[in-house]
Amino acid sequence: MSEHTQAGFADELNAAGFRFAVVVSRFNSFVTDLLLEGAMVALKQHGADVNLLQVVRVPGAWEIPIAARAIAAANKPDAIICLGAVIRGGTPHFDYVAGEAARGIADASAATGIPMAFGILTTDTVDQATDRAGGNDGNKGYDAALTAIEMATLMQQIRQPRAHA
Ligand code: INI
Repeated sequence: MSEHTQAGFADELNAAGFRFAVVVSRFNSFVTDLLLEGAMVALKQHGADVNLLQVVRVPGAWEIPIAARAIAAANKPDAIICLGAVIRGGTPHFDYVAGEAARGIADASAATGIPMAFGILTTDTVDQATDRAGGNDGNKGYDAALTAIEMATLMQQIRQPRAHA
């Protein structure tokens, strides 16, 4: 059970009227396709218009920040959902890719003012990744989409406080 469902919080989320983008990496696509499916389920369940959804694929998690930043600048969606799977392979490569993807997304979000949900799995094993992509431990793509809806709503309330008084 995720932090959203624990509080029954997700029931309150309404995605209608918001524009979302998803940046999803092809690396480990047997995992990231499942994350994308989870994100789509969450958006539809909460009333998002999937015709307004922009889905962009990038080679790997390393490339997610530059694409998210470009989408933010060009299209100004209400939130961006970043999906990837970095699986430790016993080399330092993992740490560089995972660390820079995280830092890059945080920087892009702060620089553009557009919420970017971090739906990148960073795991030691393939089993841990599949568990978190619709297996025993939920679906991180679903959770990231809920975060995007919540943050889109919050940012709207902060920017237009009188409309929500
Ligand atoms: N990219 C991932 O998304 N996940 C990984 O596990 C991964 N590993 O392990 O190497 C990975 N590497 C590719 C990287 O994201 C870039 O696409 C590549 O280095 C080219 O810039």
